[in-house]
Amino acid sequence: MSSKQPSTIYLEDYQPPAWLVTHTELRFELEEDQTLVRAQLSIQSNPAVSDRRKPLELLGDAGMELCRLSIDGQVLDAADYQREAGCLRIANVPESFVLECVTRLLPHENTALEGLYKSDGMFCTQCEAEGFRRITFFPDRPDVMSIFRTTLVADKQRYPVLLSNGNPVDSGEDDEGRHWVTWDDPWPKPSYLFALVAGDLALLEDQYTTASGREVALRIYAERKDLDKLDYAMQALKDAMRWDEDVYGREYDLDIYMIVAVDFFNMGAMENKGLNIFNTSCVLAHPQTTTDQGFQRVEGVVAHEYFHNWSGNRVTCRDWFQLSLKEGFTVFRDAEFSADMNSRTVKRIEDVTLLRTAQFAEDGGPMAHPVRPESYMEISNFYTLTVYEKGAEVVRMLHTLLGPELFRQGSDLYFERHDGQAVTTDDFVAAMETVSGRDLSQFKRWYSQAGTPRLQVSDSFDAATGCYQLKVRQSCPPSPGQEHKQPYHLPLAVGLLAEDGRELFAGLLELTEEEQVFRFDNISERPVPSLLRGFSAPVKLDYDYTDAQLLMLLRHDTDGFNRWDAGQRLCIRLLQTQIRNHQQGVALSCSSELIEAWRNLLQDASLDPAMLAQCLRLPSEAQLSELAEQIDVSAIHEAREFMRTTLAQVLEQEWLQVYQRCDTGETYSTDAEAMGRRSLKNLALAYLMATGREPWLELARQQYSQSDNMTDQLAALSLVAHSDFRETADELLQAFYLQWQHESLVMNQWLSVQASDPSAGALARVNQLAEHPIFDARNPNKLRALIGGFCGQNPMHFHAEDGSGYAWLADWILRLDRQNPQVAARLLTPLTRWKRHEPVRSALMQGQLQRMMDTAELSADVYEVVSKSLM
Ligand code: B3K
Ligand code: ZN
Repeated sequence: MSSKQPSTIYLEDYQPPAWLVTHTELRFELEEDQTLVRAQLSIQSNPAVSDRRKPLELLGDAGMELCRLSIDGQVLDAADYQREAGCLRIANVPESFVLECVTRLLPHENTALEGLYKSDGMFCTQCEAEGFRRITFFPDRPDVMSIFRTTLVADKQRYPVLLSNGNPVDSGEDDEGRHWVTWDDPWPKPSYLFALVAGDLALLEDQYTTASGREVALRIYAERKDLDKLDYAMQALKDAMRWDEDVYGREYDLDIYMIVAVDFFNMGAMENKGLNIFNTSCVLAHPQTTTDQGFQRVEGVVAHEYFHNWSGNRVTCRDWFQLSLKEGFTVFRDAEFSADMNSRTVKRIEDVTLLRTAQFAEDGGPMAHPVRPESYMEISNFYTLTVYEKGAEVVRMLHTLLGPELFRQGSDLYFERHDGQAVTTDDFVAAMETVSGRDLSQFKRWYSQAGTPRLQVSDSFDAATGCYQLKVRQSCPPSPGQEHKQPYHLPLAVGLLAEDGRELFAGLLELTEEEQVFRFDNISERPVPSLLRGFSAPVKLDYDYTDAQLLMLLRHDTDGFNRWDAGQRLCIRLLQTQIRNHQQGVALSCSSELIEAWRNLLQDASLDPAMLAQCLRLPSEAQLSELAEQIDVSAIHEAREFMRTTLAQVLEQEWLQVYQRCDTGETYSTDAEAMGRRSLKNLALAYLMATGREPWLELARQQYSQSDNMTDQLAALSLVAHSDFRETADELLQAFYLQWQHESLVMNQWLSVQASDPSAGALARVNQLAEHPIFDARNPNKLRALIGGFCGQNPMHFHAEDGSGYAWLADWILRLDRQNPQVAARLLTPLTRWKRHEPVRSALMQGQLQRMMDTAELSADVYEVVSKSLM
């Protein structure tokens, strides 16, 4: 049993801070074996809090060494303060004073990658959510906002570049080869937005003129060898700056905007004021080393972090329960940006697929929580798909309910009312209420209730009167701590189509009741309903479609998203039948209607390739698992593989024609059409390879060696590597390694491809890779590629019936937990789903969770996930 149980923090216990820090002056002496931090905090009691006699409480990591403490120049000795588990308490302080504090840090030993640490020889920081307390003692909570001035001192040769938030205001050097730079950030900010970087970095520089004529220097820093991979991020940044001016009326507010790429990073990127720090995987991009997906991720993340400057930095969160205030809104903003820059429908399909696959699974699992959680043990565990993606859906629903104009007025009012403040999701909704005059109190249940609502829709038609009725029932399953749910307020976008595809009606229905009937008059014939168009609410929708109706919608729906969705519904239904057949030992079959529908799609050269690729992709095993009543990994795999190979074999000629149609020989470009053609081409190649026939191996090999870009090269590699042609697989994997061994990000792909290889011996292969020189267990990207790749993308081996995959993951978690708890807790996710599996696997998974639970000294991160999973 774990020796210490972490405590739980509750939203309802929120108290405003008793002490404020108006100014923070920091001086960092960065050395190889230690860093000394001198912090001078101008502290005053909070006039808004009545109990003025409270002791001063500052947060500071238990492992941080405190060297000196003084108040208004008077040095305190040990009797003047108390230090206990993460807190420093000083009684009898004046109403306002300057506290000076010197701490000693060991960044080179910081493997948790929180606070100040070293990544490939450079110093960098990660302070969100609670990393600043690993740097100095501070009221490290987002509602304490302070003006920061930061001086960095370091060896000039090793660390020629010294960066922090704001604008550089002073610099100099001494005779011993050390130099210093002082940065001043005029905007008050919470400590989680503090950042510094010191290193030997190369720089791409550009310029941006804001709508009101302010000149902003744009600087993207990376290792010198990566200087040729920064252009795309720079363009994305400029596009995002323009878009935020055009769409939200928001301008940038400092003279410099900096992005720094680091290779050791726990997540994607961080929006520190004026100094974003990025995982290299979210900023470096070059056609030869980056896939189309990678390019789109760079564009999306660069925009996301930029948009935070308003939705997050200028207006921030009162407490961490409000995380979705900034994250949900910012994901919505970046999704709309990406939709405007590329194909809107494809972007929506991708986002909804992620939501349905992973967020719905989270909502149905032991860690389910509302968009605004009510309690947590470790806040790092709540940077979730629910807070981010479902949070974005909630903002999208407000946008849909109010319409674009009122929504924009609402966001203007929100920014105006709360500029410089730390606020709540209620404040956000209140601004929308003010501008629209609507009562959104019921709508706010989206923030407080967990779980994925279900809509059950039935209909009736009276041919004599022309009256069509839709009856909608909503419900939401129980989730941890929430047995009964109240009905939601949601927008249901609907179209009614005639048999021949003519649209008889299109509009928005609003649901507020548990059961509602909507009546449509003057309908000339029994319509086929196109429901939840554009996925207008994050729900599961049941309507008893016939196959013929779905095929009609797939052909004719005027809503692109629902066209795709009709095809998916049909595939899911057919796959579910085959899953049952497999379980009952009945021979598998593939419907001829589906085959004919696909043949039609494949032969229609007028269709947009990107959309076509989406339509012809079968729902993933992960999505089929989410939908299953009880997950049977092998039945799901076999049924899907059967359908995939059947569609491959029967339509072989069509796949080849599509491949040839898309293989235009054009030079590489990242525009949406070119990306769409590549995605369809590589899908066609995947189906051709699924026939198992030799000519297509040759085609893949040819594509591998002749392509001028990573998208095509990697697609070919992974198809060959996952095929039964083992000899060629080994040959290409080796060639790929030799070609790209010096490109760390490409090597992550190489690891993922092998980790997700479904052929026999997978566990032995990943064990071998873990010993490979390019693998580094301290680097989160490598861990995600290898461990995440195996446990998330290789279901048949992770879920091996002997439980070896589960034991392997648990071994890793226990090892990583001592090194990097955040990453350990994240990688643990697949085991948390144990209750959803059939009894044999379920028991094995539970056994590994119990084994972890029985281990002494789990981090709060892993303890929270394991203990809640076992409840
Ligand atoms: N705000 C950061 C996430 C920080 C995660 C801390 N564990 C990145 C983002 O959402 O933009
Ligand atoms: Zn964010």
